[in-house]
Amino acid sequence: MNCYYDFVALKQYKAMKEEKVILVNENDEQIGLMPKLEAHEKAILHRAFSVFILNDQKELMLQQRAHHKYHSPGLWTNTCCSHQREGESNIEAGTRRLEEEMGFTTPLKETISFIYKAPFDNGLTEHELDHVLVGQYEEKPVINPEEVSDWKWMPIEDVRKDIMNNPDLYTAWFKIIFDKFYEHIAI
Ligand code: DMA
Ligand code: MN
Repeated sequence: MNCYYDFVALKQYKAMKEEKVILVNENDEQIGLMPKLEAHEKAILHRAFSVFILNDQKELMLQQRAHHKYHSPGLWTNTCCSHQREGESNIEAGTRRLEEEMGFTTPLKETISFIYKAPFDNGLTEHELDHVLVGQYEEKPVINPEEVSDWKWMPIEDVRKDIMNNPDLYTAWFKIIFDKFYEHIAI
C-alpha cells in the first residue's frame, strides 16, 4: 500500500512540473502559461473550474480529496475541480476532469466566476479565476482513487450547516463558493 502511495505521489509531482496552467488577467484573458507547480508556488493568478453536481433531490455530490493531493488533502469539497488546458473551453475541461475523477459525464452549464486567493500550510497558494460549472446526475460515481478518497450525496441545506459547524473539514474555495453563490448552485 505504501508503495502504491509513493507511486501516486511521484506521478502527481511529475504532472505538477509538466502540466501547464493558463495564466490570466482579472478579465480572464490569457496572458501566458506556467508549470502547475510554479504557479502554485508563486501564487500567480490562473484559470480554474469547480464542478457542482446535484440530483433531483437537491443533494450535492461531495468529493473527499485523496490524501496525497498536493494541497487540501483529505478535505471535503465540491464534485470536481481542476485547471483548464490551453485551447480547452470551460465546459470541455469540466467534462474531461469529471470523467477522470468521478467516472461519469453529464451536461454542464456555466454559471458565475470569481477570483480568490488561498494560501495553504505547505507553502503552496491557490490564486484562481474560478469558473463554477453546474450539472445534474442521478447515479453513483465511480471514483478514481488517485484523485478521490471518498464521496457522498448531501442535502444542500445540510452542507450549508455543516460548513458552519465543521469548517476545517472543507476546502477554502468550496466555502467561498457556498457562501457567496449559493443561489447559483441550487439549480
Ligand atoms: C484545482 O483543483 C482547482 C480548484 C478550483 C481549486 P485540483 O487541485 O483538484 O486540481 P488538479 O489536481 O486537477 O490540478
Ligand atoms: Mn490552481
